[in-house]
Amino acid sequence: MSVDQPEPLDEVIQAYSEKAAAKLLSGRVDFLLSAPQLKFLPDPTVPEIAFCGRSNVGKSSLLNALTGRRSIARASVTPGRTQELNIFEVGEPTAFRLVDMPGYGFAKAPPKVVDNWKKLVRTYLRGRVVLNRTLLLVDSRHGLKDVDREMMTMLDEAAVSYRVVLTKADKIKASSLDATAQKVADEIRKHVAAYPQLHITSSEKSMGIAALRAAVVSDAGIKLER
Ligand SMILES: Nc1nc2c(ncn2[C@@H]2O[C@H](COP(=O)(O)OP(=O)(O)O)[C@@H](O)[C@H]2O)c(=O)[nH]1
Ligand SMILES: [Mg+2]
Repeated sequence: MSVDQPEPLDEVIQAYSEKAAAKLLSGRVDFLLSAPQLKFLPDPTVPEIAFCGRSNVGKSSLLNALTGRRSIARASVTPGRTQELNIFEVGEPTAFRLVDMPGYGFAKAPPKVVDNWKKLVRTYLRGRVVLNRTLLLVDSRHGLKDVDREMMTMLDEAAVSYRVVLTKADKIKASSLDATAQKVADEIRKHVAAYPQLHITSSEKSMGIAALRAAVVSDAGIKLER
């Protein structure tokens, strides 16, 4: 008589939750509104997961990959909309919201624009009771820049816990990717609000996307059925 070796339980759970998360995120995802100021935000009725990073880091592409769509988030810069919080709703009825935060680190931004950005982002991070988690995107080729460190400090100070997500992992050699990941992981361990575990992704090659979907849905507090 032979007994099949059972799979380790956490792998089984992970596989189930990846499948359920993909199902939820491939269902209803609708753009709700763009908020240039906090007063335009919807009532805080469901959990929110926010995405931030330097402009061009691959934020729109990641949102598209997570939701399995071509262009739920515009994958190019639309000038008028770059300074607003873009809100998407997930699920029917709405289970949680994805918040696309304005990109930072743009080279030619006038000081006034940077000031407005900081004010909007800081007040959102500090005051939004339903904000469960933020994802901080970092380009695999560049690693952490000072603007990312400033963002991490803002998140630490607002006591908003965050996951660091390396993007565009397909664009560099495996050895450079390992080196950057190690360096970033070492640095984020010093930040109180950062998740110690790093996510390595490529929206282009769908790498790390299934696991990140499961993490996002779990961060939103959604209990997944088998
Ligand atoms: N090779 C590759 N290119 C990517 C990936 N993600 C984004 N890009 C490219 O990087 C550029 C900026 O991406 P976008 O999503 O618009 O960045 P955003 O400004 O942060 O929203 C675009 O040309 C994308 O096609 C990826 O995973 N792999
Ligand atoms: Mg974008």
